[in-house]
Amino acid sequence: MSTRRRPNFVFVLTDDHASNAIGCYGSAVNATPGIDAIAAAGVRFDRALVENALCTPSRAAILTGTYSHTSSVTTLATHLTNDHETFITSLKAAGYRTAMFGKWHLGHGDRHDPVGFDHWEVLPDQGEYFDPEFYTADGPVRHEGYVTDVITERALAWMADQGDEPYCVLVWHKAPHRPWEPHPRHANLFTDPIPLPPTFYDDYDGRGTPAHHATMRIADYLTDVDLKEDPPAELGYDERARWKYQRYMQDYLRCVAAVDESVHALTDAVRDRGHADDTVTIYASDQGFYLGEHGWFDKRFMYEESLRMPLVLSYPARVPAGQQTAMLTSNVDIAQTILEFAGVDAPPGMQGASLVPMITSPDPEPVRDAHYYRFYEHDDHMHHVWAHYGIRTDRYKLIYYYADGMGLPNTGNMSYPPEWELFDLENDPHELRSVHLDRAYADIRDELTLRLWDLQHELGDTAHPRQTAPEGRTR
Ligand SMILES: [Ca+2]
Repeated sequence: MSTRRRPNFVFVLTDDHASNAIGCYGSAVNATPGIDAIAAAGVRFDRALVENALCTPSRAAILTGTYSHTSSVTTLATHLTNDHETFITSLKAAGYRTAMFGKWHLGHGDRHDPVGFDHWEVLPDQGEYFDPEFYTADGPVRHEGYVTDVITERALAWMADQGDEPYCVLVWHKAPHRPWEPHPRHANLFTDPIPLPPTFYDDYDGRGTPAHHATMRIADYLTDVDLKEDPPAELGYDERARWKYQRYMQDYLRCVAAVDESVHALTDAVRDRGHADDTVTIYASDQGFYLGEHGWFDKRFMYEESLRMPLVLSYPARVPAGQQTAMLTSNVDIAQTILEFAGVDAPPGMQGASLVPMITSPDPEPVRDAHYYRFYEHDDHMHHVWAHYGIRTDRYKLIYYYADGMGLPNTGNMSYPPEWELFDLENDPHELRSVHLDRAYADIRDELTLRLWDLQHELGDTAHPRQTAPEGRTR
């Protein structure tokens, strides 16, 4: 019998932080020593994929260990009801102290407020970057300061008050979400030209209608609020696009700099209390993000940049340091992983897999050979990404845009036939050429199509009932 104490959990989640802006994932644009230190002390997941690349659904998937069709949290307008079991309710029932600080974005009020927490302080919806208001069990409270700092300070104060009982604290930042408002202390960072990603000038040739139809292009769709100043009037189209990219990335990366400081402060506090070995420290983002790849900002698509979430974890007592794994993992796996580390049984309805064997065994096995994705918000008025679902294996990705028969408001209410895309990620890692109609891939395509339907059936998704994003609910 092990006499090891049950671990503490410090789980930092950010909003829209792309792997391409994290040092240990090979960032060409910034450094994140705080986050990198977690990976160095533990494991970096290189194919951690989300089942729905949008804030609210991904948060529900992380908490409940279920897919969007099971939690019924499919869009930004569908909130988590508090009758769901989560890894928090399981930890609390097992004697853990639990707390939540920061961005919840899963609804408010009697049916949606956080449950299973001894203490919670959450931002209303997206929250504000400066002097943010928080909802608490005792009503709203406003704190002066910068949101990333305030969330960190509130969490540190709660952690310092804990005794010998194990605890789990969620430090869920708003940053680096749009509109990317950094703290003034970081205003001098990233003033040198930031390199462009190789697909910045992508014209979407080789893909179906949806990539052409989306309105996420940096050159055309960043707003005055996003950019905070006007481009110089004399710039031509391409020069203006590069100017906007630079402006966007400066603020985005400055917001990330504050996040990395937060991670430093939290891991320092754990170490200073002598709890480093017995603490599971997790850093993740609710999904990936486009940092100019394909010319875009934002997320939503099943393409790699938004499908892939950064996920690093350390637990020195049990997880060997310095690991990287390219095995397929999902945001629905996080809940069961936490519960297994805590020695707590997962509720039977959870649909992921514990990743503990994968990262503690000398001879790890994959937990799945295919990942299921579904994005439900069809053609919202700000981003115009079509609803789609698909399957990703180690090498291939098959996507089905199920826009058949749907009215598309900005194209004269026309209906479109469904469209497919198939990518060979080994030969085409940037997903620039769909091979769905390529005869050489016919067998792969047919095999993956069947596997997609099977996976949908196994997971209990009843495929595509129409879902549209209500106006005004776009992020
Ligand atoms: Ca997000």
